[in-house]
Amino acid sequence: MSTVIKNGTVVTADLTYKADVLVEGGVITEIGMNLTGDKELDATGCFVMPGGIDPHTHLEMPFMGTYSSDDFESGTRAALAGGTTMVVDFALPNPGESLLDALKRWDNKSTRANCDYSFHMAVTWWGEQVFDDIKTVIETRGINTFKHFMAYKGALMVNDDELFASFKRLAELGGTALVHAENGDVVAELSAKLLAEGNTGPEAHAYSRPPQVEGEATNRAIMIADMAGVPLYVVHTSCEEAHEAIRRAKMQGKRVWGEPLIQHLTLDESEYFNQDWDHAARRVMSPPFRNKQHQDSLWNGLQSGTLSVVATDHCAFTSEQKRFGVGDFTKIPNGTGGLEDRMPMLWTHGVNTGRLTPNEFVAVTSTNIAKILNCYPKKGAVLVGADADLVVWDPEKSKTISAASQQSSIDYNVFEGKEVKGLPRFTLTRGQVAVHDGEIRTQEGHGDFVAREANTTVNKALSTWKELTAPRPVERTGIPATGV
Ligand code: DUC
Ligand code: ZN
Ligand code: ZN
Ligand code: ZN
Repeated sequence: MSTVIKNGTVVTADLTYKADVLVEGGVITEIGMNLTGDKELDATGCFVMPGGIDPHTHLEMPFMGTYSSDDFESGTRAALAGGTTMVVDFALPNPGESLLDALKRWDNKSTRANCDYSFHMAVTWWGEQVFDDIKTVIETRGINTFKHFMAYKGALMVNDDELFASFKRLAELGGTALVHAENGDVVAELSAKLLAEGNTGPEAHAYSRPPQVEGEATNRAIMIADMAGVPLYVVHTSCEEAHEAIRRAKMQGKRVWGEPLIQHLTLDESEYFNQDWDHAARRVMSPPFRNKQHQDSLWNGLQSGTLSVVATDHCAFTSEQKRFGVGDFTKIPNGTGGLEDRMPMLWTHGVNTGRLTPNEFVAVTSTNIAKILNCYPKKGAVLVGADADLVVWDPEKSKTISAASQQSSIDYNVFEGKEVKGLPRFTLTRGQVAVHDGEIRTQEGHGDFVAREANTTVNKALSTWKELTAPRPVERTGIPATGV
């Protein structure tokens, strides 16, 4: 059975043109004019784009004494509703646990996915077992991205010696290092001080993680990655200090990418102040929301290309779960949702405002990350042979975001009441229509794991500066005798 998407305008990261798109067996088989198929989808007035890829989700994740509320079923249903056709989730080993055992848990959870998915492997501790497992994970499990937490001291955090060891191992094997870049030692101390002074409310979460904490860790990770020779992807870049470090690294020819979240691009720190407890706590995430200057910096980065990908860090907790932190902000589970709203919010605040072209929208929601993950052009492309993960995007369709009509399992939405213009008419996952005009037709278990091979990119600025760090022959005379 073939499906033809008729009368739309194809928009990719670099081209815009009128064409029909024919899909058969889950892949794109032809792109051209006047195509026919067994079934027709009308794309008149719409853009036909690669489905979104959200490379940063935490579905059913054990965290801060509970589990994030959206699982692979509700999370991928929300994704498809908003035009996202692939998610990448983080598999987290417990301390001392082998990476492969952790992956088994993620394999079990992900059987319910409605759309394709992949995993990043987290390195939450260091030892010989992890050293060995990294090789097995890259070579046999199709995972080439490894996340390191520089925060969450006493839980997920790894120290600099562990970072360096892991980065070197990844460089050797064709892995890419990911970092959650916040200085965990400083956060721990600031948090304790705030609590001791009686600052127990959710706004103290923001005080405990100022932009310097993120800027310092981002810069440190960049320098360590440079010494290890590993490409580096910085997740949830939220402030100018972190963006500045990434910008500088890029100008030096380093393979470093930054990932702002749709939440940081569109919501600011006023969400924490003079708000009722629930409102503020529902928006507690790390890093916290920043002021408007930081937002400007992130938008500028997307426009200029110094920031590469827009993600969500979708990690949804119910109001009841957030209330674990009444009386102690450090116990509020960190995380916000966004999977369903990322594409419409970015279109509304990026494309409709003139900050991004439709092609740039495709680049930052899909194509760039497909290349970084090493699954392009299977994903992130409208090309013959690519997976038919497509969104037929109606730029005139609008709605008001509301928890009452969302797919996520939680009882609120951080974008509640926001108007969006630009929504999917159809979302296709490997050729199957999962969403038609807001009507959800997802199929639990349809999603396949996307394996990604080791990459050949290294992080080497091929400049004379780099040479200076290599040992050079020294011929020295006049060495003083050691005195006794
Ligand atoms: N930040 C969050 O807010 N939630 C999940 C993990 C993280 O780093
Ligand atoms: Zn993080
Ligand atoms: Zn995260
Ligand atoms: Zn219709």
